[in-house]
Amino acid sequence: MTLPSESAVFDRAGKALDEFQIEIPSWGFANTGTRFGKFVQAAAASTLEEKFADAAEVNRLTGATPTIALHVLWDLPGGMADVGELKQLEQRFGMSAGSINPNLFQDQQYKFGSLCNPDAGIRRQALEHVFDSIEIAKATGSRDVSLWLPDGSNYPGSQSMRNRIAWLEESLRVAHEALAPDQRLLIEYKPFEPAFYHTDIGDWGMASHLARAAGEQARVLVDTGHHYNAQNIEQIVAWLLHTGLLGGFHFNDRRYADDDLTLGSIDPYQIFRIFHELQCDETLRAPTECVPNAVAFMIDQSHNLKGKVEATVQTVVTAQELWLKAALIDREQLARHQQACDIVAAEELFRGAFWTDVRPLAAAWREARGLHPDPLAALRESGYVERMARERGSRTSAVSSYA
Ligand code: RM4
Ligand code: MN
Ligand code: MN
Repeated sequence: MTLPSESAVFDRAGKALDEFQIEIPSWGFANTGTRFGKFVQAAAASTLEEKFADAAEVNRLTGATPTIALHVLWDLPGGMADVGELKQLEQRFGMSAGSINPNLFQDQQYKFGSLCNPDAGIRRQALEHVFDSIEIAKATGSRDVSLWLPDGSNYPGSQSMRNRIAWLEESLRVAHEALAPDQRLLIEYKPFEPAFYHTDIGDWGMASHLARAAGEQARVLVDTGHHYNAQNIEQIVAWLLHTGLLGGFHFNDRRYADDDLTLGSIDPYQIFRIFHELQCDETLRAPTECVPNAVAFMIDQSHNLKGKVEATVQTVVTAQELWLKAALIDREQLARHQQACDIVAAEELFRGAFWTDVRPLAAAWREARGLHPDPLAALRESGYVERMARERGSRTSAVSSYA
């Protein structure tokens, strides 16, 4: 690959990192595990205050994570009554509430589904929870209400897929009506789990249809872990950009299923390819900008074995590096190669950006902003995790079901 002159690269890199922000999930700081068990960490956060403290530490180290995604039931169990405390935490830690995630998968009544439950009363309760979540999002000034459903069935013939489509369309349309003009409803899809025969929003086609049916402010949310092996996610991203339906991402990595491993740990090239599609789009705004077509970048991971804050910092740094690599692609030159069908030249240019070691550029960008050049090393030097382990260690006996 022909590298542009040093300073041109530096400029482009700096701009790319300036515009790159990614939202971190509150649940990434809590004790989590698998269905086989949980390994409790002394430093894990168990209150909203502790999650804010951890999130603020990640932002202090990376300068790229000013917002924290919240799960209503885990973080705001009192609903609107908890928003006052939340606002104080925002002030105290210099962090803002990000996307609001309704929780339609834990209560006992959702055994046979939430918005697709055959029982109209349960569908109504689920919808009420979505309304409550929208109200919370209005109170916190959150643009995005991010909806993931556990709905589906385990056995062929046991449910009417057609009925459930109709119920879902109706619920989402009604939920959409409750949005403020600057809010969005993000619809996440997932091919299986917890349901293993059919999932009511199984892929991006179903999510796209539902977003269109719901209304103008509905978009699709792509969780990178929610795809079958070998699925071409960047092509899905290209289609969603083309149709104006891409709302945001839940980034994570996977080897087999919805593994929720740290971004780029298994297949960094895939994230690079997704970032390339995003950077090709001229209408793409900075991820946090409040415009309808802004694409929200969020992390959705649970760190079962790694230290929570450390894993989150590692994730953000990896995301920055991959974003930077994608920014190094000379897209004008690439377009010429594509037009000429010069396969190898196009591929080498593309791969060349991926193989460029951008870590020195990222370090220089950080230093220019008064940040430590190596956030992971800075975390270790700070002793933050050890301090939290000492302070929180005695309180980690209560482990909630998922996060
Ligand atoms: C789901 C999905 C949702 C997340 C829950 C906990 O698989 O990824 O986004 O909130 O897990
Ligand atoms: Mn997700
Ligand atoms: Mn998931």
